[in-house]
Amino acid sequence: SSPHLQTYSERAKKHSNKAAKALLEIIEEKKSNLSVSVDVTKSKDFLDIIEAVGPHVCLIKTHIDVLEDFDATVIDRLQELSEKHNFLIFEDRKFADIGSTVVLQYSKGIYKIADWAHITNAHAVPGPSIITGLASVGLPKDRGLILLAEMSSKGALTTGSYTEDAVRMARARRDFVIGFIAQHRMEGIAASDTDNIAEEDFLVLAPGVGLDATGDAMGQQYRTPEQVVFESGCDVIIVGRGIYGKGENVDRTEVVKQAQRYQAAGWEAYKKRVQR
Ligand code: 5FU
Repeated sequence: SSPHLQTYSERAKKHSNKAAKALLEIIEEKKSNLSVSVDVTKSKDFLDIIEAVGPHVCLIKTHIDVLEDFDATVIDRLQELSEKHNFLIFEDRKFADIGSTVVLQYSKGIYKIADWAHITNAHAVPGPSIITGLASVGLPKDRGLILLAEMSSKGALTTGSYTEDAVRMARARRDFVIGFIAQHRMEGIAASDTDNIAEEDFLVLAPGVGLDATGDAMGQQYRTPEQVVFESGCDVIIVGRGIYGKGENVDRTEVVKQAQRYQAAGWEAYKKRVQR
């Protein structure tokens, strides 16, 4: 049967990419398909939120370049928390340049993303060479790449043939591309007769998830875990402000409560999906 009707642990057993396999195992073990997107600008708030939500997530999503007081100790602490609470790290870098440039952006500079992010992502717009470049750095470190196939924002251009071409690009590099940022499951899309789609298992990570709001003032659009996981067949829900609000003077108890709420909603929607 298609991956979205299989359990996470069935999929973990078969996956050949180490990062994808580890993520699927953690999801099953912690009964959490929740990824918290920690979009705050102070390292202390960043680490406090991660410490609070750590037990409830499979994946922490970062935008490391929004931290105003970044230094290398933040990464040390992030890695300690990843081991302590058993979650993977996803840097939402959205690479979008030619192969030789993304090699530098992924491995060098201040952030050295490839050294600590199990997963990162890229736009399909430059064509397959962006994957070639990122894979040359990431595969030797057992990393996984997510392609942006559909964005959550209003008016996004990631539709139709663009989305299909992103899926084709991923299919050609299944060793490194483990899935998509998207709003729907993508398997079998744009497949030709010669594609062995029975063997493909792309993880779909869905941002734009919220239980209390339908959007923000800047074009973000929210759907519920039920819509995203049960109706649309996505595998991981990504939640930011729904869990920590503005992210200032964070109330730890409230953050834990919201993380548990989204964890439960995501897991319910998954159970319903695999039981049908
Ligand atoms: F690729 C995408 C996308 O299509 N929509 C998104 O919202 C990424 N995101 C990210 O998810 C965005 O950059 C934020 O980091 C996060 C959503 O945060 P929110 O607070 O839940 O709206």
